[in-house]
Amino acid sequence: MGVLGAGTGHQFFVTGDPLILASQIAIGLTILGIVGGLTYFKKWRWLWTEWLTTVDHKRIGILYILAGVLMFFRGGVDGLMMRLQTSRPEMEFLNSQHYNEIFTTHGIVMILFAAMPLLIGIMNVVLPLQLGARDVAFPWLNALSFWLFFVGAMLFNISFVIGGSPDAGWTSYFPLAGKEFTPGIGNNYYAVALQIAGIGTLATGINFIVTVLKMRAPGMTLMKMPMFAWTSFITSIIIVAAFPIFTVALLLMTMDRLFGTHFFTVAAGGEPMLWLNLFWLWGHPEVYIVALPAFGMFSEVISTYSRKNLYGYSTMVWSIITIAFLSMIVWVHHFYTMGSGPAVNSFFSITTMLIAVPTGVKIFNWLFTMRKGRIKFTTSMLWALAFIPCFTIGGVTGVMLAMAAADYQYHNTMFLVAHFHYVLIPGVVFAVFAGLYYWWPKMFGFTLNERIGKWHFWLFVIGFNMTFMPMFFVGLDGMSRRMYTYSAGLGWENPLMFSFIGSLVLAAGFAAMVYNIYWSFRYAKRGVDHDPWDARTLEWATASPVQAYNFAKIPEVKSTEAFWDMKKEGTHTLKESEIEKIHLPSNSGVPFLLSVAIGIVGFFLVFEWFIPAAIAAVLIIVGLIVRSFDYDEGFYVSVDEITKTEKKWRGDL
Ligand code: HEM
Ligand SMILES: [Cu+2]
Repeated sequence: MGVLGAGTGHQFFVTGDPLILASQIAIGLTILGIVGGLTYFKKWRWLWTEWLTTVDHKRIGILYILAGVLMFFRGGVDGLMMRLQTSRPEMEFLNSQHYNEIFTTHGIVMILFAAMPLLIGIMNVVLPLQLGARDVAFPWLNALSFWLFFVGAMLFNISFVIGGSPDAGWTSYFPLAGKEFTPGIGNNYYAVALQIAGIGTLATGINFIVTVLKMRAPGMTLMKMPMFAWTSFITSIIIVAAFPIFTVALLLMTMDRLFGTHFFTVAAGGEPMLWLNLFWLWGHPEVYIVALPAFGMFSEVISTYSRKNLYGYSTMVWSIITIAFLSMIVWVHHFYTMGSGPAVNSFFSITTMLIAVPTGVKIFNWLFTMRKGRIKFTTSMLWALAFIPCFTIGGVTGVMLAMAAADYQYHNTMFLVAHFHYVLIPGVVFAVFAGLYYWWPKMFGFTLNERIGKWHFWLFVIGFNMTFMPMFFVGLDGMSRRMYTYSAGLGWENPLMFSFIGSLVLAAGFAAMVYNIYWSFRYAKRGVDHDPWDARTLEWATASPVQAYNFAKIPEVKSTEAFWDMKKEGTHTLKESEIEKIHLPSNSGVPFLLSVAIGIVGFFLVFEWFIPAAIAAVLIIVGLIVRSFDYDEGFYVSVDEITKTEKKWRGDL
């Protein structure tokens, strides 16, 4: 596949590579399968009314999770291909160009299109329930956020078959990412697709902040919110602080690439370091955007399965706030080698190391929560237990990297790659797994299989350590990051082969999870109890799966463990006379259609076809006009219907 400059007529369909051909066929068959299946089972209407137009936070959450699992698969295949390519010296599986594309898409897909939607998906399902609310503050906007994210992700994902993948790394540093050195359209995909998805995320951040501030049940002061609600809240604040920086950076990148400005290219007085600063001003907080909700999930899981309340609630809250603040002032640790001098480097070195303090506080709080608890070793709890040592390895190596002088040695080596996987995988992926096993009954009304879950757990955790532990050593031994091949005799063959085998074990763990989801959908016992884990927070006061209106009567809150108290006091009941009609928003197709229109404009912009882009932009304006004339005020669920629904899961009222 030649990388030809725009204007010299790059390929529209990427051809010539057997791997890409195979995935084109696979994509074609999958689409045929889906379309055929929907038609055969007459499910088009169901798809439209139940899912594509939904504004229900629980369904939007499930859509996010589904998209996240799919993207995790895509990013995982990229990861496996990289490991295969480096499993032997002088390997000829991927060429250098293809390797560049794969590490670029792997990084983006994993962080923005897998980790983010998985976490935001769980937040969507759980946050309003934990707050005792009927929905998020702006349900319609929530649907728009999802579809913008989804369209952005899809636009990014078609790059490898249509026009070519971005290949300048997920950080896309200038001058490399500029037109001069990366002339194809691959990097336009980066600029445009991330912009669309990013705006969706920003809207989610605003939505969740307002939800927390305005929608809490009576009696729930901020300091009585469950820990996951706290971490979701602080995460949303970081999103609102950091994402606009990325929006601006991507806009400037788009101008540089599409319209020939020179913000980041030296040619006309631009400044490549400006890109690095903007990128990491967003990029470092982004790491905490994905880590903090995970901390919240572990807090819920550990406290439920230790049968104790969370140790040190208020220090937990303050440590999250401190981490959020510090996360904004450490970004220069990503380019100590830029040459800004010892004073600047020392400042960022110290702020970076300081983050270890509140993080350590949290680790000890989790340990103290477990101390003397009657621990139940469910699959969720196992993820939480494995998280602690694995994440600590990530944290300790992070402090090593934080020392500016030492970083001159480690910078851009496999040591760094090992470090951040030891942070991201335990700190995000383990947490998502823990959260899915924990909250699955709330979403679907049945539990995942515990026995398959244990296979999932052990394969994944062992595979993870096998894959990434060797990278610390080859990294210290001088293997740099993003190397597509190496000569024999450097001593890297064995560790890298081991790492490849580990990645296969890891993949088997992922397969076990997919099998578990399939198995449970087919065979798991339906109608599980609304509180199968004997849990402590409000989401467990509702039916499993949760009714459309969440709570028949908004609960009254007295402590951080509102539902636990209700169970102790026996006040978790509902009198028929207390039921009133409930107002809900109507479904709307506009968020979906508007996002598709934005996706079409984005596609034309990627190809630099400005006239079609301008014409398609009319669709966006039409969408906005339709929205502004939408006077639908929603509908009411009648007392009768609520009574019937509540009787069904509570028994008699
Ligand atoms: C299936 C498991 C995974 C495997 C086998 C894997 C493997 C790799 C490899 C081999 C590299 C870079 C190699 C190089 O730079 O030459 C890499 C980079 C990266 N990975 Fe993963 N990874 C996995 C999961 C994840 C997850 C879950 C995340 C994030 C949540 C993640 C985030 C990243 C990022 C951000 C990069 C940097 C990409 C770049 O250099 O631009 N990875 N991964
Ligand atoms: Cu950082």
